[in-house]
Amino acid sequence: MFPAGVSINPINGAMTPSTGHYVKRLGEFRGVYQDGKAFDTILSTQGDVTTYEVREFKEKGSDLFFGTTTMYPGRVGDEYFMTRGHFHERRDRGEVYYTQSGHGMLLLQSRDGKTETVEMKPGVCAFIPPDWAHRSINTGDEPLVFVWVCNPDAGHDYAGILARGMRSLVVCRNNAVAVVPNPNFAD
Ligand code: M6P
Ligand code: ZN
Repeated sequence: MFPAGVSINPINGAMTPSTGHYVKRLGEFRGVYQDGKAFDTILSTQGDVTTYEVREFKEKGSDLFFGTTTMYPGRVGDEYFMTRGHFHERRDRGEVYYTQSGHGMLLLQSRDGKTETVEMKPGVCAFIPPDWAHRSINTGDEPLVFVWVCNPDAGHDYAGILARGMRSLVVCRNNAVAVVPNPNFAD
């Protein structure tokens, strides 16, 4: 392996060079947002909009890799656009998110059901401890861009969050960002 300097555009998350890239669109998130009617309205009036994209730089055999996530602004009903949210398959692997631009909320949930939030804004580096599920949410009007660093064998475990949701929702209430209990969280 050789050292590398990767250029990261803090406004749109573009990486040069990068080794991987994927795009997530709203249509894949049926059932994730609470307001199914608002979800269908967006799809029928605006189409299958991109909600976020992820780029990465990974060297085979390394114990670290990193990338960017670019989250677009938007809402489904009163819920802001968000990532799927996941635990790591390996329960001893954490992660770091360093925000480059935009504003958001990192919602975390421990295995035993505690919830925490960390505000995402430029200059804040968030520590995600091992075995805390994490979902990022763009609460602003601009793209939210952050750099993440993780161990490549951490893996993604989506099943629990997909099936039960998270205990808290990050919503727009009276023109302000609010963290509220999820009325549909399946205990
Ligand atoms: C961050 C990292 C990635 C993750 C991405 C999107 O960039 O944690 O590993 O894949 O967010 O989150 P999710 O996979 O939950 O949709
Ligand atoms: Zn993760």
